[in-house]
Amino acid sequence: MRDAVTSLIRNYDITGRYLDRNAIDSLKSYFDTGLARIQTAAVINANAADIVKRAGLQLFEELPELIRPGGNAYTTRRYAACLRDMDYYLRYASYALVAGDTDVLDERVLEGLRETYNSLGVPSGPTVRGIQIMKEVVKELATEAGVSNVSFLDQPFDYMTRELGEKDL
Ligand SMILES: CCC1=C(C)/C(=C/C2=NC(=C\c3[nH]c(/C=C4\NC(=O)[C@H](C)[C@H]4CC)c(C)c3CCC(=O)O)/C(CCC(=O)O)=C2C)NC1=O
Repeated sequence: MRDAVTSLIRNYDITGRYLDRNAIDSLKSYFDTGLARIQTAAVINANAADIVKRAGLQLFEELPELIRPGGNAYTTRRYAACLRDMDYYLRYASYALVAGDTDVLDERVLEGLRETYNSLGVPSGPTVRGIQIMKEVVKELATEAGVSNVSFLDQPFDYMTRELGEKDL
């Protein structure tokens, strides 16, 4: 599992280079956002259940067919599985935010997910939408908590939706 620093060192070590201007710039931008990343992880930790609940309610309001007979989140068991999945995405997004790297998402979340979702008929479009709603909620809460520039927040959420969306689930 890699973070922004270990990924960078790994790349430079492969070619035996010292850390050049590009490396320093990228390290600087990671450390410049460090405190904001940690603050956001704290915000997510303090509000996780609420974030998942809000995002779930909004998702099912936008796409009510999901929870009607025939929908993939229909029945209490599948409804709960869907919210549990959202909770996974949120928790791992918080790890990736602190790491400043998406490697943890590849390793722990996305690996094999396509096959699983395929075999269970879990629709990717609505899952992507659920992740995007959580991103918006987290941005809102982080802003309220005093994080001034929340643009670094896009990376893990967008990465997961890209991976889920691009592949033909
Ligand atoms: C930490 C990494 C990790 C992930 C990501 C993960 C996902 C995951 N989601 C699953 C099921 C599921 N996932 C959903 C999700 C949804 N259905 C919808 O209509 C919505 C669009 C969406 C919620 C946003 C549902 C409903 C199931 C149960 C499907 C079934 O059993 O028929 C399953 C099958 C096994 C199970 O039910 O527990 C896995 C492995 N498991 C993991 O360990």
